[in-house]
Amino acid sequence: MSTATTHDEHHHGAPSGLMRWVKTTNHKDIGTLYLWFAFIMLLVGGAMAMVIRAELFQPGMQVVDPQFFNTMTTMHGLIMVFGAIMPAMVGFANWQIPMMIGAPDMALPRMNNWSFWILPFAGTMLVSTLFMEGGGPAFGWTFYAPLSTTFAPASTDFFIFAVHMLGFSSIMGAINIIATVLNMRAPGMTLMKMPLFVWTWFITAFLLIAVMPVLAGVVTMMLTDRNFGTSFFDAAGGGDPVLFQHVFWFFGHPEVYIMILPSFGIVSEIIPTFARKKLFGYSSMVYATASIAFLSFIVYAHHMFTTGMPVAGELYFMYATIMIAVPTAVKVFNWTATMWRGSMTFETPMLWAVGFVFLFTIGGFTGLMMGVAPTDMQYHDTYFIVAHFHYVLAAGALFAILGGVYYWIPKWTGNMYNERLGKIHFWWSAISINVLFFPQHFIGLAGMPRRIPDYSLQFADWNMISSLGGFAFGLAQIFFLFIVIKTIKGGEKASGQVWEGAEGLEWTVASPAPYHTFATAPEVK
Ligand code: CU1
Repeated sequence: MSTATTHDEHHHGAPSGLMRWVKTTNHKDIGTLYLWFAFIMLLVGGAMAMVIRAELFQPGMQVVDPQFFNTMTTMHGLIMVFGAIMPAMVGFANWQIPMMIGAPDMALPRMNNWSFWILPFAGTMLVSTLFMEGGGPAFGWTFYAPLSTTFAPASTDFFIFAVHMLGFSSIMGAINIIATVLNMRAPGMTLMKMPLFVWTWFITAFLLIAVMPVLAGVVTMMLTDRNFGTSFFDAAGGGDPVLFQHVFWFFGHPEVYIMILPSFGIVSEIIPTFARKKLFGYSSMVYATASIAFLSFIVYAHHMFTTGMPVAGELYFMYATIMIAVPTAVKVFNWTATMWRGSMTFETPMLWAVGFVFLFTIGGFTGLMMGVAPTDMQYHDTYFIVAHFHYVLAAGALFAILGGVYYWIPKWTGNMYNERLGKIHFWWSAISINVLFFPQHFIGLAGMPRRIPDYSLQFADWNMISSLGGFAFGLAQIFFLFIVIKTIKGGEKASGQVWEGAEGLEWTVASPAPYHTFATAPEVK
């Protein structure tokens, strides 16, 4: 039976067409599904960003009404975080982790299929709230009570259900990654020899398992407050709306690192390849990742400096937050040291990786500014915050994702992307994203509040420039879609050793250097 299996399947068993994708348990197929889902969500969330920038193009109300504007900011945030960035990272994990550690597949392939297929349903339910009576969620992606409890439309219950499903999917994905890393490594692949991308995802998986239940908890408390007479967040019944913020941010801050740690991993694979040097400070990278993950649990109330915390609390959360700069600086130092005196070339993946280091660091510095409690009082709920987290998540996580796609797409498709078009995509994006987000620092510091569809005249010029940058950045990602389709359809065949000049470096399992060749599994010594 076992020897005849492939033959049999060929004749009557093997699912084909759509069913191949519905039933697949293959990590590469599932990785592909995750990546396409993430890309579709990037376009949906991006379209909403275009609506936001169109409304803010000039002062006054012109494109959408305030309620719908709030729905757009809410859905844009939720879709980008849960629909685009996180699923893209899981897509990378599925494609790369088994190959990087010499495993034939993920440890739990059927659960892997289930983890993915929950997503389109959760995403559809989330987006469908837009068309429900009373409108979609309009309380911001952080869905603070009482806006999301007492004053929210009926569609909020569907939003809650969608969040539960998204969390379910994430937890199963995380369990799968931990099980794979702990049980499926090839002989000789000890933990401290794993490529850094695997390490960052391994640590991220523990973050997911720790905080997704907290997210589930907070939306369940919302659900019972809304429908079953509890008053967790309702002062009239003895509850406290600030409790919502505590529970939410206990999830929300680690969530930021769930999106950024795998980005660190991708960049740590790309930079050594194009600097033609081993990653500088491999073990310090592992420890820095672990300490960032640990610290991410104990800093969360830096989002709540204006809620009237005791001074001791403000000081504690301020110092703890600032401490994160230490392991983060270790990483930036190591990437820089890896490039130092390397024979660098700047193919498209390297451009995105260097762009990531540069722009993410800007976001890191503004994060430090916000971590300082007395100054945060000035920035809180302004466009400065919006500028900060878009440097971290768009110029940061999204740049790492795009770099990762260019880095690995030759391996995924067997075809080389067009280098000239890739470089155009990078420079187009890198310039427009700074036109889009850098001025938001200025208008934020000048006092423009976030999540408001109208503004005073003095913010008009920079808003118009920001919107122009936004439209250009959006268009650049349509161009990316064209590049990807072109690569899948054909183009120059990728060689076994894609990245020129990498020969002779002898990356093997014994070396923690990037796994970048076309071998299906690393050679084991
Ligand atoms: Cu935070």
